Amino acid sequence: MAGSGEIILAHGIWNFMLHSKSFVPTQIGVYGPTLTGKTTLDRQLTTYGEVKEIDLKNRTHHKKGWLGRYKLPNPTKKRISSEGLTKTIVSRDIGGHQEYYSTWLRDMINRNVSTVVVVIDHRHLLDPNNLENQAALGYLVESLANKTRPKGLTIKGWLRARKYAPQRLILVANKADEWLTDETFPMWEKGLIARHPIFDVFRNHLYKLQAMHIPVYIDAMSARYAWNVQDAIIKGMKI
Ligand SMILES: Nc1nc2c(ncn2[C@@H]2O[C@H](COP(=O)(O)OP(=O)(O)OP(=O)(O)O)[C@@H](O)[C@H]2O)c(=O)[nH]1
Ligand SMILES: [Mg+2]
Repeated sequence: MAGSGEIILAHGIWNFMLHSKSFVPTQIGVYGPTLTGKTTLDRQLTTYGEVKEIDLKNRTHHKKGWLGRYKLPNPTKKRISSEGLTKTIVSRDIGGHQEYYSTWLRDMINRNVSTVVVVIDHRHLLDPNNLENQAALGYLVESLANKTRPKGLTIKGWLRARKYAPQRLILVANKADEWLTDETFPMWEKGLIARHPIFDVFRNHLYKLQAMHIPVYIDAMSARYAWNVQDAIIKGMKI
């Protein structure tokens, strides 16, 4: 007959098997042009709740190391959950100025990122001449299509670069508190947010990702006010 100790042990193993998947960290890369809310999102995922407004002067910048390459902050682990599913993700907060675009690639390939999250906002709706959002996604898509090898790869990353592709891409339009209106909110509720005009300028790049067999998940969020943040990422990770 099994003693109570064995039962407790078996229970522990069973529990571990049930939940172990949620502890295997998923490497996530968060990129997007400056001021879209990447640092806000990083803080939202580490602290939850409303994030204090970040001063516009307080952009994310990186210092150069002795080789002349930008030094990146260490990746950090975050636990996120939605609809009963919990996952551990690993990401780091990189700046969105154009000078950092190639460090996005370096980060993505070196960490073998499986989920790329591209954070954009509504600036192209406010000013049709502002192409920053399109340029940022375009850079990533073109680089993936051309198998670009950025500078500063580790040996493993360098070997990986030619065959690297993320398993999925999440395109998230942040600051929904500003652009999602009472008229368009039902689109989101019905799961049709991908048809919102805010995503129109990205369609060609999205088709290109399709052609590369990289699935894309599209959603809206408000990183500052904690609306649809963890849900969007977890739903995106399911595709
Ligand atoms: N209204 C609104 N503002 C937001 C939201 N998320 C971020 N912001 C604001 O947008 C501005 C830029 O946010 P950051 O998180 O610093 O942007 P970033 O993408 O890290 O910018 P870089 O570090 O330059 O790449 C800040 O003033 C934030 O408070 C949001 O969901 N809604
Ligand atoms: Mg930042």
